[in-house]
Amino acid sequence: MTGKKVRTPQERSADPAAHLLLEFAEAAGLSTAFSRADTLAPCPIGADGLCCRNCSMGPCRLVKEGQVGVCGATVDTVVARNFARAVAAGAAAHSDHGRDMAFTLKAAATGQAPDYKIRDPYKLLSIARILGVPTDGRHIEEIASDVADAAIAQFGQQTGQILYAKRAPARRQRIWQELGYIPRGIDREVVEVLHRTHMGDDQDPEHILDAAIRCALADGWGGSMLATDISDVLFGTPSPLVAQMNLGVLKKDQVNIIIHGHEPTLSEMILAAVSDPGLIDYARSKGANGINLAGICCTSNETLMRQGVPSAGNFLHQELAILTGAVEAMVVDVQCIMQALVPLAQNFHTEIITTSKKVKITGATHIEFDEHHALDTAREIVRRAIDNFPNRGETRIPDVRSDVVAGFSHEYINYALGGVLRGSFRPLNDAIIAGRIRGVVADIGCNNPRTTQDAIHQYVVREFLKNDVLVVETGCGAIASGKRGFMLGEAALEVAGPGLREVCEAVGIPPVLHMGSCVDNSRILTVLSQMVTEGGLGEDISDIPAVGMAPEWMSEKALAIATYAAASGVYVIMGVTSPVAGSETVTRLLSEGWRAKFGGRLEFITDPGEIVRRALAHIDERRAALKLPEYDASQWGKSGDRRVLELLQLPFAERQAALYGGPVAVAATLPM
Ligand code: NFS
Repeated sequence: MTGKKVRTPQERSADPAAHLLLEFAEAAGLSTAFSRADTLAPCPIGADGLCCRNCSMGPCRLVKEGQVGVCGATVDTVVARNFARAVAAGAAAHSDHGRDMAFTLKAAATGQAPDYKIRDPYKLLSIARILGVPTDGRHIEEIASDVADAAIAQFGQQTGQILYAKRAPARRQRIWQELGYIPRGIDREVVEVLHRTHMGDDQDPEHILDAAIRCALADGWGGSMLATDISDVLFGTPSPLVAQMNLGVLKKDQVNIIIHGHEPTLSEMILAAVSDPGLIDYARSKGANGINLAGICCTSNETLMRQGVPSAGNFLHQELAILTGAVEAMVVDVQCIMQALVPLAQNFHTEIITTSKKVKITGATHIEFDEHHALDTAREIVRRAIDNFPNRGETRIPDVRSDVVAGFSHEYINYALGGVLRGSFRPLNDAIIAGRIRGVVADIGCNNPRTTQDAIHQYVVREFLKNDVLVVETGCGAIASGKRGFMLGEAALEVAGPGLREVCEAVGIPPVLHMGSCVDNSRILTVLSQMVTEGGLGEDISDIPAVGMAPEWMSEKALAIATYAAASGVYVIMGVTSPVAGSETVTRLLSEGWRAKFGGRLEFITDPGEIVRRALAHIDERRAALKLPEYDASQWGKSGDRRVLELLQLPFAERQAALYGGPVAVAATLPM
């Protein structure tokens, strides 16, 4: 997309709910990220990573063959530095979220945040073991307090190794150990990338990328993993539940509050506040029939998978929600919040409320959230939203919503596959070994207005399902699939290939598993590690027939995720654009270079068909390396619910022929 051409709503989004609102926005002359992406062409020099603005001798825009910056920095150095800085910013965002969760746990454990409780003591005990916190004979609050301290210490640790690195398979740990990639402390690795990429420091692209890798690993196996674990301890480990997605979850006759951002700390309290009978009565006194809470972005994934709070949509739905005219308050905390929300909301009655100490937006109302009196703040926010209800004007809520089954933590997948006593990944490994499931794809990451919203997510997911590939999803990719109906067993199984369908029907799971928010990509690392431990699929994550992808990515966090996944042994594909396109050397280092070091690699591929082809080729190549049978869909589909239904439709004699190859003597006793 080169800008200038104004796209139709259908070219801008694959979501019918978006079409209606984009038409309205055009007619009303209101700008959105979609329209701004059309009129604001991306800078081609910056897009390829070729603009260095790390000192005031520049910015140096390196556009000619062999050109260097004022200081002499080469294209390869500049591109590697820009990439590493983006990884550090992404890792910092995820990890700071993890740190805040650890401080909330500390406050909850020591009675300073009375509105929070330990909801999953079993998870607390399991992470206490990993963090070396004694548990025998101790009160749960004491353990929680020490777990919080141990977690907080992971951020400031100066030497040694982060403790969660030992959750990786033994062979993976050895690779990191030998190459010196195990992070020492989370903050230290972020700081080191910023230092090394300062003017006049590290000027060897491979060496710069090494620092980015260690920093990213500190995110995936550190900050993000802690964020996930502590959120589960405080708010409950997810297990499947039914909920709804898309803008049709907004209610015309109720006060609508949208929670948008990332940390579950505030949103869980707002959920508690909207259930307060006093506030519901107050809403009635203002003419509303109740209070409706819905999420956007990863806050939505957090509250959807734990509490069933409906999702109003993914990243590019944040402005669309305001365009409905039906949102009394959009409450935001950190990350992925567009500054454009404030001027857009000024055309409606919607109040944008910032709540984080770290995020203020000029023109928004700031009500700072403090976990020590969390519920009081949440009530104040809900009351403001109710007060705003009488100011509502005309509304346009698209009548578009889908049911979803969400909440597949790795603990639940383990349980689903074996029950309470025999929970294990054995059935999943066996299904892959046999070829019923060809492999696994993690489709994650953002929307990007420079491509058609949700279209690539939905295309690749459909193709993988057809090819008997189990799909796990997080972040805005998960919401794209949910909106399309892929997270509902029946709908998705219509698309799924015969082997995958048999397994999903037998186990009772959809073929697309919602595994949470973007910090919950750490759950995927855990699943992959447990699959290795289970046996039969090699000795390392890089042996598993699995691929990760973010086909509509836009955020620096996505680059951090891609980097830690590749360094963990995963083949990662990113769509839309390549931030390292300006350097063949860096492009090769991320691909062949990382493959030689880690068995995983990172590639940027814009063509969706090519993304699918390369992913399937990698899965088949991994199958061949493990000496597993070649994938052959024609072998499957002879069992499972669908086959039973088909057989029951057949006349008796034909059913016998299908089942037994002809009439059998005991036919009369067989069910008709
Ligand atoms: Ni991930 Fe989740 Fe969405 Fe992208 Fe933003 S919400 S943290 S960064 S846009 S997937």
